[in-house]
Amino acid sequence: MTVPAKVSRVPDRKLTASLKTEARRLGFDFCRIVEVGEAAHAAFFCGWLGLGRAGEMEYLGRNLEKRRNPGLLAENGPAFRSLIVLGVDHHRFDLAPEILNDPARGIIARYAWGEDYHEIMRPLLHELDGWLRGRTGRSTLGKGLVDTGPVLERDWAQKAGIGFTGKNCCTIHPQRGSWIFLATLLVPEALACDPPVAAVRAADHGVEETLAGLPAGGDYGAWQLQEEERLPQKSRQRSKVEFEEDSGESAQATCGQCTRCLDACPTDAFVGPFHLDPQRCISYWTIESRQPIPRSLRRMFGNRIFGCDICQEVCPWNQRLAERTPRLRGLTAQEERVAPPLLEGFDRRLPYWLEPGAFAERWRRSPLKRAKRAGMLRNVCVALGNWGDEAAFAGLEAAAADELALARGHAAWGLGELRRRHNDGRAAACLESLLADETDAWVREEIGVALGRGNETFAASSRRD
Ligand code: B12
Ligand code: SF4
Ligand code: SF4
Repeated sequence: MTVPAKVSRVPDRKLTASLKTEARRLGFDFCRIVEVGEAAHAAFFCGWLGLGRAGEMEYLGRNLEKRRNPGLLAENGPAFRSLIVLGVDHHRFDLAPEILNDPARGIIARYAWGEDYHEIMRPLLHELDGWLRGRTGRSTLGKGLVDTGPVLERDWAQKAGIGFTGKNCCTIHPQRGSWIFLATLLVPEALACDPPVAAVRAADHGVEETLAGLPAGGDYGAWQLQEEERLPQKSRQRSKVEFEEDSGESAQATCGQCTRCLDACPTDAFVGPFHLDPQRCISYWTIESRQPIPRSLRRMFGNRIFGCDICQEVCPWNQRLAERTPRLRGLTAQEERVAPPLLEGFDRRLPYWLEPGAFAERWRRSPLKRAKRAGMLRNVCVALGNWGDEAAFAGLEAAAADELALARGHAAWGLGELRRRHNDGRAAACLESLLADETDAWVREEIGVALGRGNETFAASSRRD
């Protein structure tokens, strides 16, 4: 006999409180609830897509109506009434400058220092839904999504009060910073919603203005702190960001006049506050793209080989926070996944940049698997070229012999950087011998450019630059 679902329309406060306790027990650090409806910046998102910003991330353009309104994700079951927004703190510690700025190392973004958060959070969402079903007798499933589903997670996180949207686009919690993963769980139960957060000044600016890139000095976006979450006086004093008091009842956390993230981005990826162009972003190229990295950007990547944290590292809301380790053990930083020496993966003992089996072994359960060996070897060749030391030759020479054209082309670029910086005869000879055997038009073009002959000598490819 199937148990009938007790889906009431009246928000159940007791159930909501127990749900939050359960979410906390499972390992979520934030759990807040909003009513399902139209996402606040759906129109901005559509305009952004219309400008072609998604690039190779075609999945962002799919299920547009559902992304605008996640209520449409309920297919056969009862309508979804509540959207549970969950957040998990990840690592928070800064790398010593001698590691961060060591060009012989490849820097990996913080979110990837542990195991893949999708794999860790997804089962927890199912567990939370299972717990709720156990309490209400519901027989249909809720919908738990991390990252890949058609949900504008940052929009909902702001509405639910998990944080405010910074000019760097990130969800920032005034006390916990922006080192947070987000996830959502859609359920038919009417849960007690957390008070919506007013993006006070955001409403003053139209979609068109944001898409056009608002002037950097403006005071855009604010976050209404809930009374119980007000920052203690001490933290307020420590924060360099403006902290306004609103008639003593509530306070607003906001970017104020700060523009540090916009100024610090090495590739100038921000069109304006809140508007990022992924096709200039290191994170996009090193994680999402399967294509060659534009030559015009490569030198700006420095030693970042997977993702990029610069626009968060410089944010005052992320500074002087206490160091923390994640509560979910899988997310704990693994030392060898933070800033590996660039040449390590070419070592015969475990040549993980060169051999698929070694790559799978070294990066088991790591988010790096998303870029695959091909993308990572591409990224590493760029970092080796930016290192520019003669010691980088060994790695670049090995990558130049790889079966993947993507690797050979970027290895050629790296060798070109050595040739240019040191007038390196070894690099030039290597490039000449590669050219003799190379048949791929794009790789030939890269070799030509690396040899300083310009791409006009070679069959020009339509690929990047
Ligand atoms: C596509 C994507 C990317 C793309 C594009 C990012 C971008 N800013 O557009 C790339 C590959 C570049 C990327 C990079 C990163 N990402 Co990402 N990404 C996503 C994904 C899958 C979709 C985001 C999206 O829809 N982008 C399109 C644009 C239009 O959306 P948006 O920047 O999120 O903008 C929203 C708000 O800014 C708001 N908004 C727009 N205008 C205005 C104006 C005002 C005044 C206000 C207040 C708000 C506002 O509306 C937009 C729509 O909701 C989400 C997961 C998800 N399903 O949401 C993760 C997600 C956003 N990424 C995440 C992370 C961790 C990162 C990186 C930090 C990873 C890294 N270290 O390399 C960087 C950060 C780069 C950055 N500064 O944004 C986290 C963010 C956590 C957080 N605290 O914010 C998410 C939520 C994944 C997760 N489940 O935790 N990402
Ligand atoms: S992640 Fe890096 S490249 Fe991308 S916008 Fe931020 S600072 Fe710029
Ligand atoms: S660096 Fe400044 S402008 Fe950028 S998100 Fe942080 S507070 Fe806002």
